Order: sequence, then C-alpha cells, then structure tokens
Amino acid sequence: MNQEQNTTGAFARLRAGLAKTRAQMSESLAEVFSSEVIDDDFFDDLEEVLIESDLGPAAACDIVDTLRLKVRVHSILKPAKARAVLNDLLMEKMTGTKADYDYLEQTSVIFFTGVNGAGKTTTIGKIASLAKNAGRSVMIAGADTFRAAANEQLMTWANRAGVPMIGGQEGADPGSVLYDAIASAKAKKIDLLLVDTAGRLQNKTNLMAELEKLYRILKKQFSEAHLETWLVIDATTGQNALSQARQFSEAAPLDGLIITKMDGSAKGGIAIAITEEMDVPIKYIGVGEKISDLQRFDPEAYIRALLMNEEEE
Ligand SMILES: Nc1nc2c(ncn2[C@@H]2O[C@H](COP(=O)(O)OP(=O)(O)OP(=O)(O)O)[C@@H](O)[C@H]2O)c(=O)[nH]1
Ligand SMILES: [Mg+2]
Repeated sequence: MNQEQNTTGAFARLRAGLAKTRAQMSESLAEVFSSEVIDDDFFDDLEEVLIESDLGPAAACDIVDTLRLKVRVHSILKPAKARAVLNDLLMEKMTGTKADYDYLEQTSVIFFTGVNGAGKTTTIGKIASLAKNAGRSVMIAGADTFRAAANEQLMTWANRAGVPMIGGQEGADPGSVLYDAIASAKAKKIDLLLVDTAGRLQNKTNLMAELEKLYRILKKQFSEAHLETWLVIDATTGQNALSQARQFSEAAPLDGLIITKMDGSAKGGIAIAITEEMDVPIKYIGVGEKISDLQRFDPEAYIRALLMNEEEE
C-alpha cells in the first residue's frame, strides 16, 4: 500500500515542498507563455527557463525541439495551447521510468550511496520508520566508519525509528561491519537491511573502489536478499547531480534515486534532467528534516505541483 502518499494532504505537502522551484519556474513560464505569438524568441526564452530550472541543456533542448515540431504539425498558434502540450511532454518524460517498491514485499537490502551531506543517513532513518510502520522488521547497518560522529547520528535515527542498528567504531573496516550486520540480519530473520555508507565524492577513485567492494560483499554474502542500490542526491546540487549519478552507477548499478531537500531547492527541475539522462527511477523525495518528511515520488503530482500556477488551482 502506498501509505505515505494516499492521503489527501500529500499533494499539498509536495506543493509546499516545491514552493521555491515552483515560484521561480511557473513565474518564468507564465512570462514566456504570455507572449502574443509563438516565434523563435518564444522557443529561445522557453529553453532558457527550462535550463535555469535545472532541467539541463539536453532535456531542455529535447523538450523544446519536440514542442516546436508539435506546434508546427498541429498548427498551434496560441501560446496557451502550446503550454498544454509542454505539460504533456514533461509528463511523458517523467512517467517513462516507473519506480517499484518491491523492497517492502520481500527480504531486501538497500545499499545507500551518495556524496557527503546528500542526506543518506537522514533518508535511512525515514525509510526505517516507513518500513517499520508498514509491518517490516528493519535493521540498519552503519558502514560509515569514516566520520567520527556518523555512528551516533545513525544511532539517533535508529532509535527514532525504533529499529536495531549494527555499527562500528570510527576507523573500523566498513566491510567487517557489513559482515556483522548481514549475519545478524540473517539470524534475526530481518525483512529489510538498510546500509549506510560514508559520503564520498564521485571522482575519488579509491573511495569509489571501496564502495564497489561493499556492494560485492552484499551481493555475495546476502545473495538470498533482494538487493537495491539507491543514490541519494541533494536537489540543490544542480547539474553536478548528473555526474554523481553516472559515476556512482559505475561502482554499483543504481536501482533507485532519492532526491532530498526538495523543500529547500529553487531548482527541483533536476528530477527531470536525471530521469532524462539515467534510466533509473526516482523512488522518494525528501521534503524536510523530520522523520515523516519523505514521499514516494509521483511524477504526475510532481509535474502538476511544479507547473501549476496560482490561477489554475
Ligand atoms: N531540508 C531538508 N534537509 C534534509 C533533507 N534530507 C537531509 N537533510 C539535511 O541534510 C543534512 C545532511 O544529511 P545527512 O543525512 O547527514 O547526509 P549524509 O549523506 O548522511 O552525509 P554524510 O554522512 O556526511 O555523507 C542534515 O542536516 C539533514 O537534516 C531534506 O529532505 N530536506
Ligand atoms: Mg551520513
């Protein structure tokens, strides 16, 4: 059951979370679409707004080219009509890659990856709580032994969610923490093991190799579990998110993306850029720092929340 989304307030929360993005994007779009005619300037301005909203040059260019074509083929003269076509195009882009939530149905491990401060540990706390409330037995593995306070921070989240955690001291081998956690999860017949890792920049080769090693351990030592690797991305990162997605996927193939800090971003359009570039679904978005501030990513609601301007509500 999609418990965290199927509430009447979910759309309102998403809208509130995307308020900054929406304010910027819908205002700029309204301006573009207030044009009297559809001409080259109109398309140039539109492309600019899309790029500024962090859709990225590739997705922006592709969308504008397709819109140009549709406008011509259907002899569309009114910008308002073109706007409806744009909404449909964005929607099509986002609904291409559908996320599944199979990890809530079977014995699973989720391997959390991402750069420093992206929101891995916080998201693990949120997922632990959500899965526990859905009736799953959950365990957290603290394979971030790099940062001094990482263990305590993760423990705080484990306590908040009310789930057990296996961690290690600062400087301990993250691989051995994983072995311990896997053995414990198996012995206790845990439904869901959430693995936290130390943040790392995607261009640090040795750290990326370590991540790859941890992934191999999970695959080999817990082969009976359904394994997913999720990349946690900060929505305020901008276009560097694409490089993160590409390089992390080389260390461990990605099964899902989490976009955090959607509440603080002025450029939530990165969700569209990433979906365009990578064939990886966005599973959840983070819309705040609290344990309940996580929502299943609903592409349709996202596009609506992003594009709808005040008059349309
Ligand atoms: N506003 C907002 N803040 C968030 C969200 N997710 C995480 N944060 C904040 O982002 C900061 C970093 O989050 P962490 O969970 O520690 O990030 P991390 O990826 O584990 O960081 P490292 O372990 O250092 O790599 C914290 O202050 C969180 O409260 C979100 O969805 N919205
Ligand atoms: Mg962390």
